[in-house]
Amino acid sequence: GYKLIEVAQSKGEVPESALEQEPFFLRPALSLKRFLLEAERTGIIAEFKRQSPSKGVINGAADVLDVTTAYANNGASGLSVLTDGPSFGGSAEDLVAARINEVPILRKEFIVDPYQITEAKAMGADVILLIAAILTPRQVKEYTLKAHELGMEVILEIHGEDELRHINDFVDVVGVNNRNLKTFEVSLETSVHLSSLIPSGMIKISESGIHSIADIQYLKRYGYKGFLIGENFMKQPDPALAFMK
Ligand code: IGP
Repeated sequence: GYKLIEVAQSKGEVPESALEQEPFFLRPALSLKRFLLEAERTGIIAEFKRQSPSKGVINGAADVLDVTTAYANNGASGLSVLTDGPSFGGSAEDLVAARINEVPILRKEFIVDPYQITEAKAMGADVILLIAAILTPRQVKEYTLKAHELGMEVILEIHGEDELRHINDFVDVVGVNNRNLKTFEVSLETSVHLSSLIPSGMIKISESGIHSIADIQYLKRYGYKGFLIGENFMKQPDPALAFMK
C-alpha cells in the first residue's frame, strides 16, 4: 500500500487516479468532531513528532506504532502524525503505521496543493490541517470542500486576529496555534485572546505549548474542546508512558 505514497510524496509524480487505488482511499474516515465531544475521552490530540525546526531532535528513538497505540488506548481523542520529512523527520509511512488505531488521525503537513489532500486520504488520514498563514481564504474554502468530498474533516489553524477572515462555515474545527511559526514564540494567551473572537458555534482546539493538566483546565475555561500536544509527550524517554501520567 504505502510505497506508492512515499514515491508520490518525494516526487509528486504519481497521478491522483493512482492514489485513488490505494487501499485506504476507500476506508470511511472517523470524525474528529465526534471524538472531541465524547465525554469519556480527554480531548487531547496527541502528536507523534521526532524533531522540529524550533527544538531540533526531540526523540530519535521513539517507535511510531508503540507510541500512537499507547496514546489511542489511553484516551486520546485523536492522533496527529507529522508527514513532513525535511523539517520534522516524518513520513507517509509513519501515518500508515499509526493507522492501526481506531481514532481519528490528523495528517500534520504544510498543505499548499489540493494534490496533498488526495494523498492524505490515500495514507489513511481522517483530518487535514489548513494553515491560514500560508493560504488565502479562498484556498481554505476550496481545500475544505475537497477534503469533505473525500470524507475527511478540516482543522483551520490560525494564530492572529488577521487570520479570523479565513474562517468559513465549512471548516470543522478552528485550531489556535499558540506558537508563532515565524518567531517560534509560544504563549497560551494567544488562545485566550482569540477565544472570544472565533464565531461561537465553532469547535475550538488549542495547539502547542501545552504542558500540564492545569494548562488544559485553563484553556477549557475559554471554551476549548481539544488540546494538541506534541513536544511535552515526545521529549520523555518513553512518550507512551508520558501520556498515561
Ligand atoms: C504541537 P507542541 O508544542 O505540543 O509540540 O505543539 C503542535 O501544535 C505543533 O506541532 C504544530 C505544528 C503546526 C507543527 C502546530 N501547528 C503546523 C507543524 C506545522
